[in-house]
Amino acid sequence: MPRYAQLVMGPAGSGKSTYCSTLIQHAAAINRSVQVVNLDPAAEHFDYPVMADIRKLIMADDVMEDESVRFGPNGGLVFCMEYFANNFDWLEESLGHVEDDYILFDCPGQIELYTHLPVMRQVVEQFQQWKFRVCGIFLVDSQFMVETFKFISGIMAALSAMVSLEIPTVNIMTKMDLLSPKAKKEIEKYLDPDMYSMMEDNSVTVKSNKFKKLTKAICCLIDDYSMVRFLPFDRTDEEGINVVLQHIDFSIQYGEDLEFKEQKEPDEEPDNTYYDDFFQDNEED
Ligand SMILES: Nc1nc2c(ncn2[C@@H]2O[C@H](COP(=O)(O)OP(=O)(O)OP(=O)(O)O)[C@@H](O)[C@H]2O)c(=O)[nH]1
Ligand SMILES: [Mg+2]
Repeated sequence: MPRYAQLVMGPAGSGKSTYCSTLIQHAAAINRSVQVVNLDPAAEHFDYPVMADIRKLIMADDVMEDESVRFGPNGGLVFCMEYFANNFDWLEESLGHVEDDYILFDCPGQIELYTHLPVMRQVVEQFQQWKFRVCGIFLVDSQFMVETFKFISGIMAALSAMVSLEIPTVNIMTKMDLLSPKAKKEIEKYLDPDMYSMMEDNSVTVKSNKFKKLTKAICCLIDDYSMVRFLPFDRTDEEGINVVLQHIDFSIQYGEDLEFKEQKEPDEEPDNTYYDDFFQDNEED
């Protein structure tokens, strides 16, 4: 029987730990067994119960205080993750050998871990050896996505994580509850983006012709290959959380080996009517 993992990634403060604790509460409410492992050696606060905590293996503060290495916060965190990658047996012991378990891994917020450093890929490969089906969850704060060029940077960050990890990835815009009704309406075009028209709308803001061409080429590529799409995540909306979970389950085929499952059959396409309603509600506001 396979095991299932969500690798919860994204920039600093994007809402990874909050996503994990929200999902844990949601899972408990629908009677589903989901656990969390903290993989952030610099974590100071989270409010979910942990199955394992990387800080038991190594802590970023200890590394920074160590006179022999003298790392700052960023180098210290990378050092911790590399140390972790050399000590996977610690995690293997902490996880045990439970078949069919479903674990969220709350990762650090340092973006270079997902763009060009090899360590997260090593983590993914190790998980796959332990028979986990791994889904990448890439979170971006919706507050930073309501302008075209911020949106393009968010997409590029998500895309580099997708390219470097080569796992099914679900991209999520967090903190939707913080958006004003006007911003919610505006964000509609970023959830299911038409990159061509977005580029047209904003071509005046790029002054250099060279960059205009480059940005246009990137937008076309993203649009032509339907590379990145975002799901909205509002931690106060149970129905929306359920839809996000369905998308993730679908991407890792969760439940196909279970004999009985009360929730919606995962081999059905995720239900997108929620998003149609979401857009409609905003139009009515
Ligand atoms: N209103 C609201 N606040 C949120 C939401 N998600 C996160 N926050 C707040 O945003 C801040 C950062 O959230 P975290 O969950 O710690 O973010 P993180 O990505 O784990 O941060 P790092 O681990 O430091 O990279 C906290 O103050 C959260 O309370 C959300 O969906 N809605
Ligand atoms: Mg966190």
